Amino acid sequence: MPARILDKAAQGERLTLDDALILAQEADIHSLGRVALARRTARHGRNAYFVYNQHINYTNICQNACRFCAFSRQSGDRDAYTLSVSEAVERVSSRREDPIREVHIVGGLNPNLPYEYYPELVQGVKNARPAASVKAFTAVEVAFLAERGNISPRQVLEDLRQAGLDALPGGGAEVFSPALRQKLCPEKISGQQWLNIHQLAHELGIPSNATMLFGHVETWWDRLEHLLALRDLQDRTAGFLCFIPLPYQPHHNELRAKGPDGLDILRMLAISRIFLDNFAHLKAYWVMTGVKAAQMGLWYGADDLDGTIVEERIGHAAGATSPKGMTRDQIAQAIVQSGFTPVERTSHFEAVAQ
Ligand code: V47
Ligand code: SF4
Repeated sequence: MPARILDKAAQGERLTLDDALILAQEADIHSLGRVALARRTARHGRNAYFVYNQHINYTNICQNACRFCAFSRQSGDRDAYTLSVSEAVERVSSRREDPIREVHIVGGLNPNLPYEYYPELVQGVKNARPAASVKAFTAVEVAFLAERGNISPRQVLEDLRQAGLDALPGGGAEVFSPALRQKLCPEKISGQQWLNIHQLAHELGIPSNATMLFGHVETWWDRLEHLLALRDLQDRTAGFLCFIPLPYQPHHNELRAKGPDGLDILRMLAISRIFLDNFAHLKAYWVMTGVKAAQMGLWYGADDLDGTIVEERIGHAAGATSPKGMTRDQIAQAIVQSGFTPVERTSHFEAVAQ
């Protein structure tokens, strides 16, 4: 049975959820990898992409309490922090010599911040770094802003775009299953609301990424339903740039699940590449997979390793043992050592002329 489905996938035919479930549960890892590599090679040859980027987590104060999150703090906690707009802008301008192409901005849902903070932050970063794309605020933050500003999510996106927003990051998707969300992140917007905000962004011409948090208490069925919802939306809008399966990091959070092992990470990447046939890019996010598994991931369907990052906080708060950042040379070298050709890209996956 898996052999017939593998043939179908190898020929580029679309898989049903039931097909993918059989592959995920029954196909051996080598056969899965072979087909995922063929699909990846058909799109990208030997290219493996990365971006020269910087992360800014502007606040860790959050009114939600997602059970898997080790990053968020309550206002008044000893290690709670919020960057002023000028402090955040200083983080990007202090690295003026570095040819940064993307600034990735996400944070907690901080009720102490006024609505104006967000467009000012985008505008400040954009002015300091006109050559970089600003990829900022998950759909969860957009929904929070709409609620706080008493305006529609469409208006929030329009205000942010006016300030210089180029793309939305993929966070906050977690797993769409309502039953699982009730266990993992009951305060968070629903999966349907997350999808609606991404659809709205795409309709306004703002591209976005998509994620899924995996390797905790979910099943393959939950994973595939999540992927199916993403594939359906991508059929309608073609606005997603990239899919990023995020391996759950198990430390310092309430969920106390185990986290995926190396084989599960590779299997998840391969199934994503095969099933999400309308997503051009698949990211092995080295921060959460570890650099070695990310290198292997290039052979299992991934074509992107994200970026230099500089200072990652969310995965490291939950025990990620990867470095906090990598230099451009280190990433390029990791790609070459894996047998692929490094291609520096923009947020929009255009190759950067060297
Ligand atoms: O939404 C929180 C996740 C996400 C844990 O769009 C955890 O290019 C693992 O979405 N273990 C934020 N993950 C990060 C994110 C992201 C990162 C890099 C690139 C892009 C992109 C997006 O981090 C959250 C949540 O799903 N997260 N806690 C944890 N313990
Ligand atoms: Fe807040 Fe995001 Fe952490 Fe959830 S995952 S508690 S929304 S910072």
